[in-house]
Amino acid sequence: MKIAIVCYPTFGGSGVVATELGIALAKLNHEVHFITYKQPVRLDLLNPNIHFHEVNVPTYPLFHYQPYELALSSKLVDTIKKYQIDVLHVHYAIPHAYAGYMAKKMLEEEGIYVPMVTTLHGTDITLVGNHPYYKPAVTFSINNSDIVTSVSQSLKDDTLRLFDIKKDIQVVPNFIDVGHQKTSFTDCQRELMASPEERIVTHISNFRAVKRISDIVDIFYNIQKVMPAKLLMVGEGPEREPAERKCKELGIKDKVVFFGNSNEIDKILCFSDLFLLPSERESFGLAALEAMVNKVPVISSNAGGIPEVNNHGVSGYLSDVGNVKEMSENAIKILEEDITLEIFKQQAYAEAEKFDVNQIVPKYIALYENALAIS
Ligand code: GMT
Repeated sequence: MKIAIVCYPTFGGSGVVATELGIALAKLNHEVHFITYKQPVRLDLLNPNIHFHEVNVPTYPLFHYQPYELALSSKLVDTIKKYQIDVLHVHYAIPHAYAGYMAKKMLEEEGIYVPMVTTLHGTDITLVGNHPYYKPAVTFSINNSDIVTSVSQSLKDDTLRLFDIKKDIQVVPNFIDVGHQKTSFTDCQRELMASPEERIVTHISNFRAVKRISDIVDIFYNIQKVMPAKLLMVGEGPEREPAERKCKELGIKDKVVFFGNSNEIDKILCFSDLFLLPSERESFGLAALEAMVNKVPVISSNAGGIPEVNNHGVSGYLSDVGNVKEMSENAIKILEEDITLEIFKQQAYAEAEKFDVNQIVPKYIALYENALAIS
């Protein structure tokens, strides 16, 4: 099949999932065309089945806002025609499903029919898409997609609750390449980050308010009171600076490393002992799954789709949003004894195996085939 993928090319989870899906499809000999404004951060163009088409938005002084949707839908029309694309898969409703629908309609005028699969990722529904300014357009785009998927049952429930949806929504969970993880880092070089007796606690995100970064600092503060420990904070975003200030005020500055954005997530997770994800909202929690496949147990909130990924008492523990006390106690319970930590590490990995790429990607392929059959 020839598949066009539209996504955000940045460090966000939706872009990562879209990129990994494209890579997996290309390995299965499908021809994959990424159409976005920048090369996705995790995309390696070495595979001959992978193509990247950049959307350029020329700046024009008359416009207060440059019309990205217009440029994207025109680029979609051109690319779909030029490469005879079979299926269009857009990740994130705003504005991708909207631009995709316009491209479909323009192509229909020329007698070309391309089915559109829309994958909802979370913030396009729960945080941004639900805003009255966007809601009619998001509802329209979802209802006019040929197939709609959501990354968790929780996100499906939220979408049906928040929008007037006439379409069936299929749950296709996010995935991880377990086989790649097995072969990636064998020598973790843990000594670069911490002394042997220190536990390494990690958080990775885009440091937005929804991630409750301040809770992470509080949980770590409680951990380091009872055992030697280091906190690795990976990512960039508006909450990074306040967190750095808080670490200084609490006197734990020397125990916390802020990395900024990193392309070496697997390396960092390889020497981590515990992952913290106390988010206010999370449709899935891809970062938690990435931790688990690297044998890192997870202390998280029970928000949204996280309970569908982090199995309470098995791959880690879940608590109500903001219950820093319980999260700290559970973190200490996992980290205190080597034997307990080892058990949780193995269990986290075993849970992650349920989300292996080989289990999930065939579900998308079946949906593409279905979309083509009904077209
Ligand atoms: O919240 C983020 O880190 C970014 C955001 C995005 O839109 O890329 O992530 C969303 O999609 C991910 C991939 O499906 C999910 O794993 C995240 O849980 C989801 N974030 C939220 O729902 C807040």
